[in-house]
Amino acid sequence: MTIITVFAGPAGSGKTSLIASYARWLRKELFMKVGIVNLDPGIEKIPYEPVFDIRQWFTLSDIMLKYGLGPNGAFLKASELLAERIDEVMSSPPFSNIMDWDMVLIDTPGQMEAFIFRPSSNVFFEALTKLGNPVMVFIIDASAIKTLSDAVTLWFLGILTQVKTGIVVVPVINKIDAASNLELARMIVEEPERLLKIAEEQSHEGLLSEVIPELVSIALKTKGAYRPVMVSAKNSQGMEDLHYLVHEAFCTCGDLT
Ligand SMILES: Nc1nc2c(ncn2[C@@H]2O[C@H](COP(=O)(O)OP(=O)(O)O)[C@@H](O)[C@H]2O)c(=O)[nH]1
Ligand SMILES: [Mg+2]
Repeated sequence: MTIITVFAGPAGSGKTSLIASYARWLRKELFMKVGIVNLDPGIEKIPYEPVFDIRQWFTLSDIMLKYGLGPNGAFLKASELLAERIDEVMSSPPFSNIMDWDMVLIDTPGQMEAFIFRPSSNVFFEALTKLGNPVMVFIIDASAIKTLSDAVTLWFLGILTQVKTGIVVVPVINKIDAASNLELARMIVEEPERLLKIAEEQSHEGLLSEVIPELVSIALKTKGAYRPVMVSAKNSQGMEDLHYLVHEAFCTCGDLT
């Protein structure tokens, strides 16, 4: 059974870079047949060779010109166009010949709010779910974590992604080679309960002191059985852990037929 993995995360968190590193590792170490899908119309240069590339239909600059839109409007339009042409997407490889691949990795638009958090993504994920049980890797950028609220909000965004898409989401902490506060990032992985303790102890005034512990406790309740892993797409570090996590999430989804 093919493992379909969607990569999501805030702009610049490393979706594209991680797909390139992970695919390289899967091919080299496990001799897997890996098909990559690029759904980002705005990307200029991609560090992998996609089997399906949305840019064969339209690029961000095409859409800006054609509809007289700025970059943000064009990203939203691109998500709508993708939903409109979903049947064509699904009748193109690697979706049309899904059984020929061991893994299909899907790269999503740089700005997740313009795709994941739009209604158009429902159409895509519904179609994808018909092919198998996809797993979503949610990337947390370790270089963006400086304070407790940075850690909590990024972690929570992954939970919201699961709520929005209904797909099993596994968190992955990327850029550990460039972490601002590795200790806090590591806590999400190793001792999330400690984050709650710190949140309760920190004497913020007002809203923050009430909201942060609540967010952490919801995140703890809904995080599932998965321990996030820490990787560096840049140094190809942690690829085996990442694969173990994706594989475990896929098997737990129950789709082993
Ligand atoms: N230091 C470091 N930089 C990274 C890593 N992964 C990605 N980057 C850099 O982060 C930037 C955004 O990466 P990209 O893969 O395009 O992110 P995307 O927008 O989520 O697809 C690029 O400049 C990458 O070179 C990493 O593990 N370590
Ligand atoms: Mg990208």
